[in-house]
Amino acid sequence: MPQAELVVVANRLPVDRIDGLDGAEGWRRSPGGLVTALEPVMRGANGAWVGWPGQADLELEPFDFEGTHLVPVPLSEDEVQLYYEGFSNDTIWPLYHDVIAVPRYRRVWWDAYVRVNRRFAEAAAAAAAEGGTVWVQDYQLQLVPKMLREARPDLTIGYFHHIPFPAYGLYSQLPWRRQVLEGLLGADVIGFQRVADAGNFARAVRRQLRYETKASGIRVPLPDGGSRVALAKAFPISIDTASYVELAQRPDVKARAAEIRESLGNPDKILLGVDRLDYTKGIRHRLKAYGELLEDGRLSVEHVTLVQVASPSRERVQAYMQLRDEIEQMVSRINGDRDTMGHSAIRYLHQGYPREEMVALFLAADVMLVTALRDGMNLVAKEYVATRNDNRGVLILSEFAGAADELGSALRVNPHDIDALKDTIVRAVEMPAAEQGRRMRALRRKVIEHDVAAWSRDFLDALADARRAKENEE
Ligand code: GDG
Repeated sequence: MPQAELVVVANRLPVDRIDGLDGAEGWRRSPGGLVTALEPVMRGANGAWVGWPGQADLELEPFDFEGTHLVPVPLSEDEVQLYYEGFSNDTIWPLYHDVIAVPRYRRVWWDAYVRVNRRFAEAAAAAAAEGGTVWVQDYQLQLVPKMLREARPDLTIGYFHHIPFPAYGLYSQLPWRRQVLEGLLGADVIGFQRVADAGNFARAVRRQLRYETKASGIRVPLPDGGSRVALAKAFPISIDTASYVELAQRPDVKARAAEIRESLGNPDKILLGVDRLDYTKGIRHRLKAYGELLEDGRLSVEHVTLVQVASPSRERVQAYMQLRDEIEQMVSRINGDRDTMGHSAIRYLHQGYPREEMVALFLAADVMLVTALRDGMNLVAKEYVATRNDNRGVLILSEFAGAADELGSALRVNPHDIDALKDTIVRAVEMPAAEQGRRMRALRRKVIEHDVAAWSRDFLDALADARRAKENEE
């Protein structure tokens, strides 16, 4: 097996299986910023990607795909339930998103999480060249950095956390809080979305492990009595901005945007929400505010329509089934109360769409609603902005999304404050073109300057610095 200078470890491989075919021809690159950003880096560095192929009980040999060596990690049906749906998505996800839903702490889930993390660590250890670099992605794999360091002390290890890291008062609920912190501290660089997340992490380390922290550095004691410094710092993720700008310029995509407007009955204003159907995204708060505005008569279905794309997500997890029922009940109540023969209050779509269609929707939307109750970053906010080549449109952005740190020219909102959310929606609907332009230009500057390539460069540079520091010590 070839040894890779750079190994990415993520829960999922960057490919989706196409039904009915076998082997390398049976795969398609999955859409997504991380994959796009890392592709050139992976090619250049003779890179490998370690991850689950996305189907339970699928055992595959490593294979090459578009310049990257892919190393599949198998998961049994049981492990998908315990490690992925259980510990990752029903313990860590709700706990790290400020307990919006109640986290469930189950010891069998934790046992599976440890077991599966070890399998990923072993696969990464086998794939990496002597003195190479491994970059671990996200909350499903928090124990991998430590396991990997123990197996391969020669490696430089990075970890990026895509979701929030909660305040210590919440984090301390986790029965395995020490093991998770120690797991993460196996990395040389631990990246977070926001400065506040890195701060919460450092505080948990101080309180729980009593390690010393200074600026972004955390002094981690070594068994021989010495110590090393791990860096815990914000590296806000971004999108492949250029590809969104280009898609939004394509004549067929623009024509589709016009067609969407037309088929909604040419409303004066289209409001849009695009989210995975997840309780962190504040979809219910958004519907509540919008429904009240229609009820108060401050908005009318003759003039505005809300399009809500809620793409199916984690459908076997109880909390998600319940959320879907609640949202669908709200939507049908509002539509039942407010629709006319010619106009609908909400066009609700529980479906996933190709990227072209998403961009057409962004182009058709006058107001984009991002009302997350807690969100690591929220890429949808950045994607909307990237597509607005005409500098028109209004972004309403929750202050609880990581994107709020960079996108200061959006209309900021606290989604729990329904009255404020209502006022903000009305302000967005009525915003004069000149103000839209001023704000949108500033927003666009941010996502054009700081795209996902800049993000991965910054992170990999920090890892390269860590490696040099290590070599100097030796
Ligand atoms: C996690 C963190 C952080 C959605 N529906 C469709 C579709 N999407 C695309 C969006 C966007 C992506 O999925 C969702 O990214 P978000 O950032 O909005 O949210 P999460 O999925 O929760 O992502 C988040 C992110 O990781 C990265 O670090 O920002 O905070 O929670 O790109 O456009 N894409 C297509 N069809 C759909 O129906 N094609």
